[in-house]
Amino acid sequence: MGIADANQDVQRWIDEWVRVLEPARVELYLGEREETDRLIDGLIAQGTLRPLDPSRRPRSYVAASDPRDVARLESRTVISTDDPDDAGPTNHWQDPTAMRERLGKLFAGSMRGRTMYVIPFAMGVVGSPFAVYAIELTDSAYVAVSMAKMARVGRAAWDAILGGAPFVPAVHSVGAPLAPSQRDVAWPCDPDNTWIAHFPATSEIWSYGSGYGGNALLGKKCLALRIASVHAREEGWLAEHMLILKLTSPEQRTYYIAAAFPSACGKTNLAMLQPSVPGWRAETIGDDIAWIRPGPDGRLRAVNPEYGFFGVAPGTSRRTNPVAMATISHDTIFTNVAVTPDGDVWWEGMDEPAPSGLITWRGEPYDPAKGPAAHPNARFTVEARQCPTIAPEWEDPNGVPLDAIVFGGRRRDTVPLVAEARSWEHGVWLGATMASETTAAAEGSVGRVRRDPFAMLPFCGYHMGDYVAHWLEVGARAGAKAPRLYVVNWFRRDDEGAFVWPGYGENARVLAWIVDRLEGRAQGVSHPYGTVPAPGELDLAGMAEAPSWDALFGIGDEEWSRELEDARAFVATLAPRFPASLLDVAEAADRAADTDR
Ligand code: SAT
Ligand code: MN
Repeated sequence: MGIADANQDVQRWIDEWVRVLEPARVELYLGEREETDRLIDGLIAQGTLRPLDPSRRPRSYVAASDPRDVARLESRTVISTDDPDDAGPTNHWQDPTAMRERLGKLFAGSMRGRTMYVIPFAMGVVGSPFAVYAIELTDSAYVAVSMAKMARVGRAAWDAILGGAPFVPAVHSVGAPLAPSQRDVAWPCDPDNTWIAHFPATSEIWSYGSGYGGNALLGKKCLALRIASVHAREEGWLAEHMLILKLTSPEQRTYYIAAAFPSACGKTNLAMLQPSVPGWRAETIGDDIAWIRPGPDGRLRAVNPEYGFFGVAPGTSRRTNPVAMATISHDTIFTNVAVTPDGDVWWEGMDEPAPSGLITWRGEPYDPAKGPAAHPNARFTVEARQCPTIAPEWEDPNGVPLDAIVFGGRRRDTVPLVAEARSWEHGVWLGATMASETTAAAEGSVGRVRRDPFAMLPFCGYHMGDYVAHWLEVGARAGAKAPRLYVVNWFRRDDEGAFVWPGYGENARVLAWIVDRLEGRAQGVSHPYGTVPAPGELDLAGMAEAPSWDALFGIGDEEWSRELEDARAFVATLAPRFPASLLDVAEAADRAADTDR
C-alpha cells in the first residue's frame, strides 16, 4: 500500500504540504528493514552517519551534528494560541496567524532537491486506549531512521490512520533546500531561523531548521508532551515528563513508580536502576515520558508512549548504568559522541580513559585543553526492547497502576534526599515549585537554579497555572486510590562541593524507604518538605561511607525561608490561574513542620 491509498483527508493534507515544500520526491516510510537499510546507506554516502566497527558495535552509527544544532532550542519553541494567556508566562507565545505566515515563508520550497518522507506512527501501543496516531513529514533521513527507533512507526499506525483514526499532523524540515547539482552537507540545518511551533487548537506541529532530537523527532516532546498535555487536560488524564519503573521487593511484591526529573538529571539511570540492596529487583518501563489515565478501577495507570530511548551518553558507563551500556551494545545511533581509532564510541565518564587517537564530536583530534571529546548533550537512540531489564508489561495496552510518583531535581542544597508529601495537594505544591540546576539538554547557561514545575517547564502545552489546577483535579478524582507523592534529590553537596549521596544503584535504598512508607512500615519524621526517614530508618547497611542524616536531610531555617519565599514569588507569576488553595496548603505544611521541630 502506498500514499495513493491514503484516505482523502490524509491525501489532501500531504498534497497541500507537497505544494508548499516542493520536495523532489515523496516516499512513504514504514520503518521496514529494507527501507531502513537503504536510508542508512544513503546517510553513510552523504557523510551524516559513520558506521562503527561491526565486531565491536553491530549495526551502529555515529552522527555529528552541525555545532550550532546540538540541543533543544527553548527560546524558539513556541505555543501558538489565539490568546497569549492560554500559553501562559512559562511558554514562548507567538500569534498563530503571524507564526503561520512566518513559517510558511520558511517552508516555501524548503524541501527542494530532497526527499520528503511520510512517516505514520503511533505513540502508545496501536489499538490501545492510550494510543495517539500521527504523521510526520520530514526531509531528513536521519530523522526518519531515528523515528523508527523512538516511536511505533509502521503499517499498523498507517492502517489505523487510513481507517479514519484522527492523527496529529506534524511537519519537519531541516530548512536547507538543494539547488540542482548542489552538494549536500553532512548535517543540513538552518540554525538562524529555527522554530518549533505548536498549534494546540488544531494539534499541529511545525518544526523548521533543526535536525536535533527534541526539535525534530516530533513524536517525543512536541507530540507526547506539549500537544498531548493539552489533550490530557481536556480528557482528564496526564501527559508527563516521567520515567516509569517496576520494583519488586524481597517479599515479591510489585510496585510501579513514576518519576519526573528535568532533562539530563538521571531519568534514564533511574529507569535502568540495578539495586544495590539485596533482594530488590528493578525493571524498566520507560525513561522519559508517562501518559497517566484513571483506569476502570479508579487507580491511575501509566504507559510509556515511546518505543525507544534518546538518552544522554556522557556519564553513562558500566559503573553508573550497566543496563544502558548493554542496551546500546548494538543497533544504536549515536549523535555527537567521540570516535575511537578502532571504530567505537567514547564519551566523558566512560569506564575506560580516553584512548589515544580519539576523534572528537567536532571531528578533530582530541585535546583535553580544547574541551570535551563528546558534546555534553551527546545522545544515543535505541529501541527499548533492546534493554535487558525491560519489563514485560511495558507494552501492556492498559498500562501499569502507579503506587508512587516522585519529583526530583538537581539541587546542591535545601531539598532533602527524599520526603513524602503530606497529601496529594501538598505533593502538587512540591511538584509545582520544584527547581533544578540547568543542564546541557537545552541551549543556555548550565548550573543555574530555575523553577521547573513537574519537570514540565519546556514541555507543557498550556498555561502552567491551569496545569497545576488540572493536577489537583486528577488527584481529587482518584481520591484514596491516588498514588503517594514524593520529592527526591540525589545531588546534595558538602562544603567542598562533593556529592554527599552516591546515587545510581544506591538510589534503591530511597525507593525501599518509599515502599516501607507505602506498606506502613516506616514512621518517618516531620520536615519542612513533608515526612523524611527518621534517623536510622533509611537502610544504609553495607555502604562504604554512610552519609550523616544531617548531610542528607538537614535544612537551615534561613535556607528554608529563602526557598519558600522564592517558590511563592514563582507561583505569583502564574496568578491568577495558579490555584490559590495551594498557598494555604504550603503554609499549613510549613506550620506543621515548625511545631514538630
Ligand atoms: O528534548 S530531547 O528529547 O531532545 C531530550 C531532553 O531534553 O529530554
Ligand atoms: Mn526528557
